[in-house]
Amino acid sequence: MKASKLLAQLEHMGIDTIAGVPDSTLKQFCDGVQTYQGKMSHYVTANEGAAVGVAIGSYLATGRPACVYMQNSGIGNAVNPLASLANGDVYGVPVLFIVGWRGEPGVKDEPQHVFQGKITCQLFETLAVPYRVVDQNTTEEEMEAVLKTAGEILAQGGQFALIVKKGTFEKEEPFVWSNDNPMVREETLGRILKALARDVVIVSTTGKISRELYEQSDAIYGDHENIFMTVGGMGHASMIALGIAEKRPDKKIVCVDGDGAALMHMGALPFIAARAPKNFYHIVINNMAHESVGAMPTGCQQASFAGIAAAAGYRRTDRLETPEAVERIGSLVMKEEGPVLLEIPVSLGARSDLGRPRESARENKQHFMKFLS
Ligand SMILES: Cc1ncc(C[n+]2csc(CCOP(=O)(O)OP(=O)(O)O)c2C)c(N)n1
Repeated sequence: MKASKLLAQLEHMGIDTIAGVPDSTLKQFCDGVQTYQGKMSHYVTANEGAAVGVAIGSYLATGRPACVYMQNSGIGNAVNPLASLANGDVYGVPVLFIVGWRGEPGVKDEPQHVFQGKITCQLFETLAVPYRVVDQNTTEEEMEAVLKTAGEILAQGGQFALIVKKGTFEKEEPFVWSNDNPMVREETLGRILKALARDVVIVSTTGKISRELYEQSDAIYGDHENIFMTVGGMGHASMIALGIAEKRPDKKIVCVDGDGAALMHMGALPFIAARAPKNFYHIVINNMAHESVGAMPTGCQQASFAGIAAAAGYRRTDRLETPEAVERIGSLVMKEEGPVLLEIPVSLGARSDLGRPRESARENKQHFMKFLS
């Protein structure tokens, strides 16, 4: 199935707005949305609940349903506006969901996707959202029939979900996008590790930032037990780091965040600033994109994280644009009191042979807790 074909069918159903957060299962679909020549307006939102918000607002203004796409791990973010606003017991706002199915039972996937994958269909049942699972064998005729059913439900103010298996969408014209930042993310993460003392506690964000830190730490120091990888729960690394920082004032805590993740739950910034932990250092690796899942731009490329953190009340903020500036992080973390936020612009891209954690998530948790104790 080609994304462009599906998008044309959606337009035919009267859907002219699509909003969501990118996903690796939906990579071809996301490329197709970006390069689509039709009339559809497209929003990459900060989180999946925000995408439901755009869909509701767009419907209120036009009377036409909108489409929301996401990875299944984003269902949690979407549940609140879906159950408390869009559902038929409240306003009855039509929304068509397109959901990438990571962790499909029987298909090997990372630990953070296993349980979420198992409950994906059940969640839509609980939410009273009828759904169909589609895959690469779904024919055009079958898809048309599914969309006809979906259209009837949307016309009644209901919601419908297409749950999309890996490999469903065919390759599209790839969406090519880049930024002008010269520093490479993995090299920069290695530089940060070298600059920090070995007893510093690191909490890293979802996606390749954690995988690269893990590999760099192994390469440089031969272990990675001081790193807690926020493998799921995108956007929550900084609050996890805050939780540790408050309980362990004797330790320096460094949160290595991504721009997409920091945007996803940005309320964390003023909250951290208000708590003002002296041992808290926040590093935002900013490539202006969701690089880990196909490099779709965040839609907030203008945002200055150093500026936002300063306005939120962080004690010190800075933007580090050179390797030399990154190398100075060590002395800064050792000498200055937090909360500090350092924004580091990096380019897009990653090694194609980047590994994944070799231990189970539970093992990594145990090693990290032993390190902390
Ligand atoms: C709630 C939720 N939505 C979407 C995803 C899929 N996802 C994993 S990593 C990632 C991109 C992270 O972007 P960023 O924080 O900017 O880091 P980058 O990959 O660019 O280094 C996304 C969207 C997810 N894991 N969880």
